[in-house]
Amino acid sequence: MRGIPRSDRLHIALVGRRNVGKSSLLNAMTGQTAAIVSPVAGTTTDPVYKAMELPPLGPVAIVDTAGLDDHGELGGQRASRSWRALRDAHVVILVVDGTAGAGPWEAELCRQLGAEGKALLVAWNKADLLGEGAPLPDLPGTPPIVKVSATSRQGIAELLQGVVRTAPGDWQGPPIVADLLNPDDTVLLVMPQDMQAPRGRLILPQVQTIREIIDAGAIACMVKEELLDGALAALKWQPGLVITDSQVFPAVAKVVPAAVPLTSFSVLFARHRGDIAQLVEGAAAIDQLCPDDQVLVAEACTHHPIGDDIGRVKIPQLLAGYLGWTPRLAWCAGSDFPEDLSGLRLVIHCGSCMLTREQTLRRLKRLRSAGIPAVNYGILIAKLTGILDRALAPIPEAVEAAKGIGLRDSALPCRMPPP
Ligand SMILES: Nc1nc2c(ncn2[C@@H]2O[C@H](COP(=O)(O)OP(=O)(O)O)[C@@H](O)[C@H]2O)c(=O)[nH]1
Ligand code: SF4
Ligand SMILES: [Mg+2]
Repeated sequence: MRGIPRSDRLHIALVGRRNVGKSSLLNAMTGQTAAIVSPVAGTTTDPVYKAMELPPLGPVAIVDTAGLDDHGELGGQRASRSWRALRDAHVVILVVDGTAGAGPWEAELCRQLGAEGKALLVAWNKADLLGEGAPLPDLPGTPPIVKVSATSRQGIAELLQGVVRTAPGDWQGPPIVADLLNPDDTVLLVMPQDMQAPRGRLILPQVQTIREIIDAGAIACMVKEELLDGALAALKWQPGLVITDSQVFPAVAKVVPAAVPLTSFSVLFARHRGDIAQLVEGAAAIDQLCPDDQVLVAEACTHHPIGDDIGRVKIPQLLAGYLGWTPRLAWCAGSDFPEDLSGLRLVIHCGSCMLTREQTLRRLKRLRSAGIPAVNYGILIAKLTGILDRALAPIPEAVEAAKGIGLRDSALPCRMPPP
């Protein structure tokens, strides 16, 4: 249970004004004292994440936030982090102090979240201080309202049941690979263990993909790229699918017979964690790039770049080789994805394995509404190395998207002269 990454958990955010009992409810829901409770307003600063198992949903993360009504310089920063946690959540619990009641502020929040289609329920807290028949309000969108007391634990089980009923059924998105396999298929995974690979373990997308292959009843074989020839020769049958790390995509494509389907972890994650149609469309934007265009390379987690780092070294080299000139690149990492997107002509995003699908889709939606194309590492590398058709072929949604915009590998490089 503890090994399940946060990005694979349903996120439930406790939000509301200060002092309504959000931190107390986190503790009551998880049965632990994870969050500091205090009558002093503004005690909770950064969002606090607590993991638990919530049957039948499975692993969830409950997120305690600072008051959305916090103000002042620091308070404003606390509130903006709370807004971000709220936007990233799959289910929002609006906590209201039942003794103070709900006013226009709570009504407006319910209206806004309803308009965004967010799964919402209201925890009418401090019920231990209310009379038995105390009335509940009518709120816009009529979200379910559960009377609870974080102190006496009254209503906590009902609140958790409410979360189960309210949670969107599709929060996990499409599988990584399971639906692309037949039982008994052999899947060959090409996984370079170079200096960027973490010592003594596999990276998250690899682990998650292997798990799905095994669960699907298929056979997972793993090999480093230099032993790929030997692995293909040793297999009694041709693999049903080869999945490679994007960084060695072109070399792997040369070795794997044309009749064997081939894709990359990052292309599979474009569908699982993002909007594959949008990311495939983004690949077409490479051919429209001009030398003055600003391109952002966004990685969803922070790491110290070493050697031929994919975002800092390999992708810039590939872009320069394809375009014939070096584009203007900027980088961002972790949660520093810019609020202000103006001036960007293209965003190149990593595989997003550390983000929830909700978080990735929110970034992509913002880019789409700003008219900025987005592509991910795997799709970009396939495009720049002339193997995009092959990389997309195993994924029907990707093939559809590529057809829709007439995207081909062989699109000619931009003819703009270098600056
Ligand atoms: N009587 C009563 N007090 C509560 C309840 N929930 C929270 N409190 C109290 O309300 C104050 C604020 O609680 P806290 O959880 O820190 O609120 P937050 O600012 O929303 O996180 C604390 O003094 C808590 O003890 C409850 O259900 N009943
Ligand atoms: S940079 Fe992106 S793809 Fe790479 S490990 Fe971090 S979140 Fe995953
Ligand atoms: Mg708090």
